[in-house]
Amino acid sequence: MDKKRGRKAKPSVNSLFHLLVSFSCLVHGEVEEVVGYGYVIQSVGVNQSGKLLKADLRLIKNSAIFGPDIQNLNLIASFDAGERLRIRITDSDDERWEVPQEIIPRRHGSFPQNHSSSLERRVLTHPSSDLIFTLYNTTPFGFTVSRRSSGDILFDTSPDASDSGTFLVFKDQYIQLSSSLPKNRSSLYGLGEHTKSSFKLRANDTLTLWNADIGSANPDVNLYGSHPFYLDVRLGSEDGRVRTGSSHGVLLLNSNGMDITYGGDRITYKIVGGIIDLFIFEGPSPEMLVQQYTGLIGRPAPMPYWSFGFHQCRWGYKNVSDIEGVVAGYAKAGIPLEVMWTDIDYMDGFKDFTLDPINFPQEHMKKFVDTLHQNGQKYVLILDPGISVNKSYATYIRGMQADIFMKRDGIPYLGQVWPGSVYFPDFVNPEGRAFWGNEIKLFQDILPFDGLWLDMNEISNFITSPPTPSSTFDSPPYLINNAGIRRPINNLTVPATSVHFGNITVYNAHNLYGLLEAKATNAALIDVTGKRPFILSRSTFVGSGKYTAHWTGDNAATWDDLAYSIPAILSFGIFGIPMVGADICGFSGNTTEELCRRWIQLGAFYPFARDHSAINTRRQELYLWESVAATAKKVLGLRYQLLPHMYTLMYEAHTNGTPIARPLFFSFPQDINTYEISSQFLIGNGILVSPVLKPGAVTVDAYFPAGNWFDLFNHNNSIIVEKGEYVMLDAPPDHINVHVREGSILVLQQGEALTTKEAQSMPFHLLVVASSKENSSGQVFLDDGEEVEMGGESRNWSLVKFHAVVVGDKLTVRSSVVNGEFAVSRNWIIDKLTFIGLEKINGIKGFELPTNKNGNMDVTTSFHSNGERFGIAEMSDLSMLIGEEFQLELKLNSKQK
Ligand code: MIG
Repeated sequence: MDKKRGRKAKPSVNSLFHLLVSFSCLVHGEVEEVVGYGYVIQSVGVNQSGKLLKADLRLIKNSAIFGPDIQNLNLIASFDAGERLRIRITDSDDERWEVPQEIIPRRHGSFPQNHSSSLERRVLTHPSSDLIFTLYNTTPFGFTVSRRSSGDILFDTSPDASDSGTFLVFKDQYIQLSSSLPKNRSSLYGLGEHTKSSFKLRANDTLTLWNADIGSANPDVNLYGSHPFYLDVRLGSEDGRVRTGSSHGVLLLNSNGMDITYGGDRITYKIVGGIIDLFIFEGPSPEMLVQQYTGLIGRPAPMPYWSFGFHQCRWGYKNVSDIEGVVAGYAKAGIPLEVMWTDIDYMDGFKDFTLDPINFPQEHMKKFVDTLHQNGQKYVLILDPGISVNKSYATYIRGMQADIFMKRDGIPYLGQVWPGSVYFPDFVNPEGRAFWGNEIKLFQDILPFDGLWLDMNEISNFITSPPTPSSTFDSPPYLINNAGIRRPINNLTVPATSVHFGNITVYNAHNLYGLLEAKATNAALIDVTGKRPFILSRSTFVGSGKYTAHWTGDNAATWDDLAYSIPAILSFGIFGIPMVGADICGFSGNTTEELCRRWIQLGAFYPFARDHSAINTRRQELYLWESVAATAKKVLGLRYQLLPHMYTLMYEAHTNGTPIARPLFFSFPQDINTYEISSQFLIGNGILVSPVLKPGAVTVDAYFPAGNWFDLFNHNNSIIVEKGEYVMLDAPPDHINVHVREGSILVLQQGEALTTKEAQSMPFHLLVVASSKENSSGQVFLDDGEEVEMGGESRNWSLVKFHAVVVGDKLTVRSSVVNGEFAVSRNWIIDKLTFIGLEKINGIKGFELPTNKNGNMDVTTSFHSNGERFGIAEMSDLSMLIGEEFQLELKLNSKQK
């Protein structure tokens, strides 16, 4: 228990006897005896295993607004897995909507024994968990989640004086739950999707979750996806028991619309339905936390290797010649282009699975895509969910025959989107998924596209249908702050009274549509192509990362939106959707040369890097300005060298959930300055990206956590900071600062390449950033880049780990290999080793190559010194098979002290 905070606000009525007296007062209408609202405990039990606790709760008194209260609730606290605690509160008498098990599988524990209600408090623990759940038999009842190790209280529903028991309100269409937070020790991140100027959530904010087609250029309002998950990083406590950087996560698994008010010292959920299904993840490191979170919601889908190349898109490409010209423009400028996209322009009358016969005719498009493929490039196209209501449209006819459209009042719900009148496929219906899969297959036979882009799946609707009179779904009693103006939830979407298969209402499942579409599309693509799918979805929910990548939607070509892309991308990383990017150079409005130049400098380091713009805006392909083209070649050149590393981070994301782009505090949780940073990020754990985000700027004030950092564009430039500090860096117009930290080993691809395929044909280059304080390490994951599984049973992959140690004047590098056969079969080699960060060294005395193979290696070495401090050594022409383990020694020449 946190002694300093105290629990004096909690009413002291503890005994069963007292509770009964209160109840009889209620029954006789003498409500003034009761301090407030909330619930009291009727009985509690713990099951035989001791890992599940159940309490029956009874309402104290009805409150006047948002409908009648639910009288009897049932609370179950359980340890689902050692590291996560689940607290589920729902109606004891009637079943309520909750996120389906097929979306997020979660266990229900067995029924508890030993009912009693005489105890003042009941505690639930788990031998392998640091979390403690404590139930307080007070009036009203309350609970806390705390840490066994430090006593830190993570979630605390003890009512404070101001709310007289309203920490828990439970009505049919209004649920309210609050927790106190230690104001000066807690930093929250997450609770999206919103555009925010700051990655760390600011106090006195209302965060609304209701998927909507609202452009991401609008800060602070609900956007396309819903992720009721936050990460809380704590500062150490005064008594020293809580360690600074200790982190936990909280998921409120609920798909209904909600407002979350964050007051700094308190967080309150106001939800219009469903149940309370709260999961607390213990961390304590941010990395472990995301691992635990994705352990519940599903690990991120692996993305194909090619999807880490550079993508070009635009809404408003006129015809095939236009896009052919763009592909040629990139080739001519020598800027890497991996994927060419088409927006709704390619369709015939905006109908999915059709081609505009005039501007994008089938034969010419087929030739276009075949040519892309011959050149090692890819093609992705857009699909909108709305199917045009048109009796001569085969897709529509098949959909009607299969009866798979969402309905309202017994007939398909008629919306309006790009094609005019549309019906929306129901992805809850197995027949709906089969229909969608079949359409994808038929279209793949016409045009061999490589990935699918799912837009408008919030669902976006150009009309608002009138509410069904007297329906509480269409007009719920509590209005969430939709669009920042408490706009009715039905506005510009499919109305809440519409239904899916099985009579699931849109009121409950609205936020799940994008996830369901992505899931169905993912399954269809695997089925049709047999390859690892690439899907980009605008709308997402908890668990979408299992199926899809995400882009941040309709930003604007402004400097603000350039900056806001960083908090957005970092948030999606912690939501378990690591493959994420923002429209490079800006979507709406006209970009400028300078903005586009700075944007590609940053965008080259987004996990997902795509240039995209809106119709009727200025064109913004990277080759259109000389200065943008030059910078693009430079920064994409570095990205393409880093591809093996980025792809390995994808593997780590897929296996552990750790994001590709990470906040600084992931690697430096004890450095509290990192908690505030919204303008820089890490790739993996050791590459720091510090972009220019302001017009006219030629310097950047960048924060460096303690350590030696080396410029990835020029290894001679180093930043040495003993304690974390801000450093003013040069950032001339053609430059972005990207630094790697001591202790890293990066596997790079040597040479310049215009496609990822070409890059993969080049030898590997090991960059070892030596450190006198720690050992260096790194790894690379290798496979064919498009096998459905990543690191799966097939064993058609290799994982190579590298370690380097400096002892005295000897530097030893060695590798250890899992499944080396695959890499050996490909004949992939390491040709070059670069050592940077060699402290107080002025030369190489000699070296010892691996003895077991390649006896005739003709190695070239070189050494140069960076002023006083660091030396750089290079070994080339190594020809070592990356799939075979090696050990190699470098004898160094120390400087005289
Ligand atoms: O109503 O397909 O966010 O990327 O270019 C606009 C046209 C529909 C919104 C997407 C945007 C795309 C655009 N779409």
